[in-house]
Amino acid sequence: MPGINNGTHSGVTYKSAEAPCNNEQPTTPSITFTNQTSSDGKTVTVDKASLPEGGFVVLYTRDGNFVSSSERIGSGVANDVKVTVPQGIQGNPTLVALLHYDTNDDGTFNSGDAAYTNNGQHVSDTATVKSN
Ligand SMILES: [Ca+2]
Repeated sequence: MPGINNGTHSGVTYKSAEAPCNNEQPTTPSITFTNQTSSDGKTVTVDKASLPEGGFVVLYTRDGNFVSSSERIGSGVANDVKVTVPQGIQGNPTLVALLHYDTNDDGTFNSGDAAYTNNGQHVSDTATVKSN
């Protein structure tokens, strides 16, 4: 019977996190991060991240201390990027979201992964996250 076990349609899965959300290919990195309330006290949502070469959304405190990073994002525009804060969000912090490259292309955020810049400035946005 045609179509059975031909391997054409079965087992073909694509890692959605690696694929751009649409065909829009940004040439300029940008990020939109707005004030919000975390529904579970652990998840921070970044409204929009445009990563011409893919990479990560990384959260920092205003003092520049690392908080958490997103999963690897493919090149393109990603909407509603979720960043999990494993230790939980304490109080109502103001967080800075920064775009980073996956410089060493290992799929995880590490210290060598450079921050995106645009006109010499880090590509970042700041928002207050309430944790209820
Ligand atoms: Ca890396």
